[in-house]
Amino acid sequence: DGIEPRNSEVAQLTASETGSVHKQPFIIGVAGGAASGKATVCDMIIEQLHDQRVVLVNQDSFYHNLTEEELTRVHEYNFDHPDAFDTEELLCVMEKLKHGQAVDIPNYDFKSYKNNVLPTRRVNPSDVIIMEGILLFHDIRVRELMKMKLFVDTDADVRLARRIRRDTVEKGRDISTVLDQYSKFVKPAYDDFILPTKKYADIIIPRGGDNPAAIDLIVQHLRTKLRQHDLCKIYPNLYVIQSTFQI
Ligand code: UZR
Ligand code: MG
Repeated sequence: DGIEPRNSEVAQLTASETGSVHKQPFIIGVAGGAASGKATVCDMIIEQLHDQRVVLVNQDSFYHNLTEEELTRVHEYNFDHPDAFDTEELLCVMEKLKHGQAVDIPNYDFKSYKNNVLPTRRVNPSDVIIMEGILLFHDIRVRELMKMKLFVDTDADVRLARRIRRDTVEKGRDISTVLDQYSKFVKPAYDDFILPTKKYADIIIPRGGDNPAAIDLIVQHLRTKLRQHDLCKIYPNLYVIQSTFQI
């Protein structure tokens, strides 16, 4: 009595709760610095979960549209700040997906800095929803949606090197702009807003996509969780043990 097992939490699901637990998708969040390998981790998980219906929701799709004034001084705009995202809209979309409704997700265009570029992406309700983005663990309401939180932990020099390659090759930016933006916004925002959210992660993945062993373990764990999800339907009074661990 009153003694709680360390690092673990025992939850009993009542019959009424299990009904909704089963119908709702299993939501996973993947956060980490820019160019840390979040998208690669998501791709690897999705590939291994090929027998499940999985959809990916990017926080990038929920960038605010820039005003005309912000557009004229776009180099002074902080895309790495929590306020750059329309979190209310993200919550609204997730609420619909959770309750089995299909949604249209805005398409963000990195060139025009607008998120009303057509066509939007139609996302159907699924068994598993993976959310991905630099600041996904910042807002408590978004965190609370997730049954499992992963933080991709990649060294700053590797992130910067990847970022330079991606922004120059894929986005056609010049290297001095990329470096200016990195020291002015990307690095400070990582230290002030992204890194502090690492503590909310259930699992921290070193090196991101360059860590197949971690991905295998995560997928195994996910399969166990998804089976429990299904078992609840058959055994409504099943006890579910949740534990937090780090690889
Ligand atoms: P990931 N970003 C842009 O470069 N341009 C935009 O219009 C919107 C976002 C960058 C953003 C962040 N920051 O560092 C990165 N800046 O995209 C996140 N500056 O992308 O999570 O895929 O690494
Ligand atoms: Mg990305």
